[in-house]
This record gives sequence, C-alpha cells and structure tokens, in this order.
Amino acid sequence: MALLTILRYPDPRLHTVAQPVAAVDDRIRQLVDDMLETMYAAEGVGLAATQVDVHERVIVMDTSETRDKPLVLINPEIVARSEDLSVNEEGCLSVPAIYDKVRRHARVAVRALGRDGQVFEREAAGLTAVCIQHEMDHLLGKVFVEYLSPFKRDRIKSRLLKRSREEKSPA
Ligand code: K1U
Ligand code: ZN
Repeated sequence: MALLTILRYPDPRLHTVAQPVAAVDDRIRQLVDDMLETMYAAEGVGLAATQVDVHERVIVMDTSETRDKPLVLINPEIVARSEDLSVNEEGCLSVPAIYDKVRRHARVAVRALGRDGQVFEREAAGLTAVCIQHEMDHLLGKVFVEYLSPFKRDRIKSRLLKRSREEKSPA
C-alpha cells in the first residue's frame, strides 16, 4: 500500500474528465487500496481518482462513524435523484481548510462496480448522498468551489496560492 499525493486547487489537473475503467484488474485493485489508505490518512470521507492525478472513474468513500465501512465505486452512474434538494456544508481534501454550503439532491441511487468487479446499486441520503455527488463531480473535472460565487472562488484561489507559496519558502 502507498500514500498518494492529493492535488490541490487550483491545480489545472483537477479539471480533467476521467475515463471509464476498462477492467477491474490488479492495477485498479492496487489503486483502490492506495486511495483508501490516502483517504483515511487525510481524515476524509471520500476521494476521487482525479484528486490523485489518475483520470479513471474510481471513487472511494467511508462515511461511517467507525471508519471501517469502505465503499468503492468504479464506473459509477447516478440512476435516480430525489426532486427535493438539501443544502450542506462541504469540504474537500483538494481545497484544504475551506468549507462552504452547496445545494444538491437530498437522495440519490448509484450503480457501480465494486472492488470485486461485480455490479451493485445503492440508495443514499445524508452525508453519503452529498459525498457521492461531490466525488462524481471530481470525475467530471468539477471542484465544489465552482458552485460558489466568482467572488468567493477567486478569494479561495488567492488564499490557497498564497498558502502554497508560503509552504514552498517559509519566511
Ligand atoms: O476531497 C474530497 O472529495 C473528500 C471530501 C468529501 C466530502 C465531505 C463532506 C461533504 C462533501 C464531500 C472530504 O472528506 S472533506 C473533509 C471531511 O472529512 C468532511 C468535511 C465536511 C463534513 C464532513 C466531513
Ligand atoms: Zn473533493
């Protein structure tokens, strides 16, 4: 297993559209295991392959309180969405220490392949539904700050660029 580097906004690679996985083979299983290790180490509840600069349709998540219920979504598709929306505070491992409210479908049903290559469907609500939609956006090259106003997004961009300059050459 290995810890992977998480790309940070505004890295342009975060805007790459991921391609479908052709076969769930040893390479993809290794990617899934490394992504889970990286997500748990970063204390996130989800991670999309795009965030570790791999542009294939792979998501890992764990929204359980006990942090022992990993969910793997390969080639995920949303097959149903509730009409009602809910507004929730979101964060992102690629946009560290920034949180803001985003409106999304309150419930979704997703169809995907698991780590074993078998197809399954899952209905989700609450944080799991939010996380599925957030991670599926990553696979389309979209970061949650793109739902915010241009003013807020530019402020976040400047703040993160300043922070990364300071990390490279501390005063
Ligand atoms: O970077 C990511 O895509 C992971 C992201 C997933 C997510 C969390 C919350 C709402 C939407 C998407 C995170 O794990 S952010 C950090 C976190 O653990 C968290 C933040 C807010 C609420 C709950 C958890
Ligand atoms: Zn994210």
